[in-house]
Amino acid sequence: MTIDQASVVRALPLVMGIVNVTPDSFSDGGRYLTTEVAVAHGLELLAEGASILDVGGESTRPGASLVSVDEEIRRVVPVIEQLAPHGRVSIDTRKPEVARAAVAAGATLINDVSAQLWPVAADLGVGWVAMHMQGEPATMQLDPVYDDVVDEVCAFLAQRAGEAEKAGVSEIWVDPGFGFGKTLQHNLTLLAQLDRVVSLGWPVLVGTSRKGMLGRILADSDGVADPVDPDDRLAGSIASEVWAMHRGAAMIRAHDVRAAIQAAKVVAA
Ligand code: HH2
Repeated sequence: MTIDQASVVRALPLVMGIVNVTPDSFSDGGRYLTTEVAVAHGLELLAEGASILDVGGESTRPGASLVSVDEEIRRVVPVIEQLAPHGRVSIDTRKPEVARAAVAAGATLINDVSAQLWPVAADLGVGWVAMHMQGEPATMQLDPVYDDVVDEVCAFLAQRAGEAEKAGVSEIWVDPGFGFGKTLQHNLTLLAQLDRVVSLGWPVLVGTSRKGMLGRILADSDGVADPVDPDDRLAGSIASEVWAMHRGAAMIRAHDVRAAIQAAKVVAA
């Protein structure tokens, strides 16, 4: 199914700025670990034009260490308390206790890579992002297998979003989950056919920012073994984000907010 191109160029895609309060995130781990530095970073992203800040206290990259509920709350709650008066905040978590503490601190969207927390969103009256992931972060990249990745991701997202709708969640986003239990080919197929995810009817969030798939494409094209460094993936991030916006993504989750917003403005124009 194709999308209505006119509606794509009329709407300016939103940009969600990433605030990782973690020691081990794949691209910026340890850079914003104290409350003070994380808040300053979030304010900077708001000044750059982010529509929402996605605060996370646990990395989901393969091999990241597990974080206890208490530690995750300790990392994110003070940051959310200080950012929420300045702009909209989402909480990037898989844990219901952390989601509840974050909403009490001022978050109004639960960004849920496990796609299991819709009852919490319904209970608290906040928005919810359902992201697709095959397996668990620790092992998801070992051998991801699909018969048809687009069919399976679409069926999963439609089922979860439908459950959330029935439970009374009034703001629902769906996200194909780039890099979450997917090979490079799976990611590229999903990106190429993103209009099929868009045609499910829920607004689509896309997160390709600085991801390994970009590092892999660039390394392969140069014939080098190691993926290009995360700090050298800005152009690749923007290219994939522009593609996603043109295919109908309504929001882009980005580390490099200013560049993503400039790209969104040009796409919208
Ligand atoms: N990707 C990451 C984390 N959360 N949430 C959604 N909805 N979609 C994504 O693609 C997504 C996400 C991974 O990126 P990052 O937060 O930069 O890394 P880490 O998990 O290592 O903290």
